[in-house]
Amino acid sequence: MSHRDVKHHLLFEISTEVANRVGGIYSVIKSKAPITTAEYRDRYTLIGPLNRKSAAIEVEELTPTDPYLVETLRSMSERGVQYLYGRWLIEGAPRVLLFETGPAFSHLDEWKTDLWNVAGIPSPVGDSETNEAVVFGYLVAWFLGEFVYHDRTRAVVAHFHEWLAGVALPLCRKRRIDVTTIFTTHATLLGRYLCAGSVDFYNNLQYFDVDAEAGKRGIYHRYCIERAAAHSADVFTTVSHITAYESEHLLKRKPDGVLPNGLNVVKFSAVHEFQNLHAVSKAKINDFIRGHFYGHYDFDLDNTLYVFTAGRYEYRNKGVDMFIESLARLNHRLKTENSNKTVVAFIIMPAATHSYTVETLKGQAVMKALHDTVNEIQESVGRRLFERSARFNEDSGKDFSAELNDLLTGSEKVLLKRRVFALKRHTQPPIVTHNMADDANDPILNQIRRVQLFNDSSDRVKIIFHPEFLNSNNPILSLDYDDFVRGCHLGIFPSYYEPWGYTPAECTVMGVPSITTNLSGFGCYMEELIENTSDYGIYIVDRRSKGIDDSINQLADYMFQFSLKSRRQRINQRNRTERLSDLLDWKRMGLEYIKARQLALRRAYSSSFDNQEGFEDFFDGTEMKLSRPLSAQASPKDRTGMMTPGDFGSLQEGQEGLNTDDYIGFKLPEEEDDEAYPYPLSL
Ligand code: G6P
Ligand code: 1S3
Repeated sequence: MSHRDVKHHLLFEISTEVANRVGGIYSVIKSKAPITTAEYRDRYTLIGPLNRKSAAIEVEELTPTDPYLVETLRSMSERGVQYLYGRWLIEGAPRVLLFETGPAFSHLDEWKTDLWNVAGIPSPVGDSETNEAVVFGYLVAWFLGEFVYHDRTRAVVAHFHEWLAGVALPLCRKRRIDVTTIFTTHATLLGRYLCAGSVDFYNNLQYFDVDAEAGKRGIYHRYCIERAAAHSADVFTTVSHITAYESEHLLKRKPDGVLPNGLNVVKFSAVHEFQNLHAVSKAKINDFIRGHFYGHYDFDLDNTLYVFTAGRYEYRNKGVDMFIESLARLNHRLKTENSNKTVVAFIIMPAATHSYTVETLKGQAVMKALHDTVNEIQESVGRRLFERSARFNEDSGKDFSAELNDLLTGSEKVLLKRRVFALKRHTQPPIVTHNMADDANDPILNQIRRVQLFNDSSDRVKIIFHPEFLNSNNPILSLDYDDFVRGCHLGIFPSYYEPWGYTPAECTVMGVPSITTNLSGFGCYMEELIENTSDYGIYIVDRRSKGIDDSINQLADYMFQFSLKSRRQRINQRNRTERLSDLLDWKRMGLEYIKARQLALRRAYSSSFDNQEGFEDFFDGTEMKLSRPLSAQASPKDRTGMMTPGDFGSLQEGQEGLNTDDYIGFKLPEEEDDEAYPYPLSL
């Protein structure tokens, strides 16, 4: 590598989710943008494929000013490449460069042949997602190659997220493009596929014949891209120790470190503001519940708990199977113990649907009509009451109480009766709010049918499946996701496959307790950091050493114990949960990204580190100290000297990857003896 200015290096972060919401990576790069732009300012650019629909809303076009960027883009556009350069309209307003892949498809065959020739990666016809990844990867490699040809002075870090953005990595390596690269995997392809089937994944990780397994699932070519990306990067990272362990076995490279996901933590000036927000949002959920259960609204909302699960519809991976089964057990227990509590469990997972059901819309309509009528009557009754009270004369000999008897007029009584009659219904309150495209084969509905949780009056646990992400513009349950979470009492995410898991982390920063598992990156992280996580509203189901039946019982028990809490106890617990939010702030988590970039720079431009005055060097012994979170009590494990989460198995110069011993919080007994390593690192 050449000698370049590492102090003023540039950062390109490459992902298919730049200004385009698909899943968790969008949350990562979007929430991280404020701290990254604060660090890099205009030296930071995100690169992604252009999705015109989302870019039209999220990106404001700008004219590039950096002379090397101008030169590179001019040269590319002369050869037919189309792009949008602009400002992503999010906090931090980072610069984005979005390539239009469509026009470049004319090169598809040529590039596929090249990919096979230079990296031995096959790309069969008919896989449009892979074709997109190939075209995008070649455009990115083209861009980076041209850019460093024009800019000969500054070092460049190119950070790629996930296999879909990974094709450029082997190309950078083969073409010896003068950049240093980082690859972060947020899940492995095989991990996701294997877990979705009925495989004892974690006990067999080291035994899978990866090529054969990928082949059986028709994803061998995708797997090749992912594995090539992991091996070609200067620095390879993932989002948690559990996924580091998985990557080591499935991708055959030990990650150099872990870059956990953070959040942009919003602190209110009034400490209890988030408690008030809970009450406001809960009132909106209450309104929805009255409508949804019309005609069967026979439970007390003051003694009702709202629990929910949410996320990508991956039935087994996200633990929905386990969630529903434990709800059935909870229902049984609440009934046998004559509990006065009702638990309403929401499942928010997008599936193919054809609009809301008539029943769902009708429920909200009849309740609204009743509400409007009561409001009108309330006004005229108020007027009458005022008049009668003002004009009442004690000397008249009349009884004042009698004056209050006929405050409702006959027509008002009739109107009210009509509204009440409209609330009659002879069917059970629905489970699902939408018409499902495939109702009969939907795994969630089938499991609900199997455990017979049909929202019967006698059931203490009711279920509502909302197969669409929430939005405040929806005609029913009109709340944005964050507001909905705030209004609930408990988030439940019993995932089997969860590299990190934003959902429970989001609950935590909003002060909402949650249940997760010790198979999720987030769960392991919290378990490692906090002595009694449940005291702080983080319940962790053991899905690692317990059998499935015991795990389900543990989950049901957590929910039951939660139902026994008084309001005062819930309020106290929410306060403690919210205090953990500093642990998840990007201000803390982002340090691992800084370390990864420094390691990448060191590996690629080691000679450039001489005489770099003023360069804040992590590997020079100048530890960047983080103040302890405000809630010192809330992170009770004594980890003196441990500064950031990655320090469990940290990114260190000269270290060729995490040691298996570094997978704190995730180690199987048979894993202790790591003789099988090193693996052949061939592509
Ligand atoms: C917040 C509000 C309180 C309200 C409470 C309800 O703490 O500030 O005014 O009473 O929420 O809590 P609950 O757990 O019963 O929904
Ligand atoms: C992945 O998204 P997912 O929900 O498919 O990436 C997320 C961001 O790193 C991570 O939080 C999640 O566990 C992964 O599964």
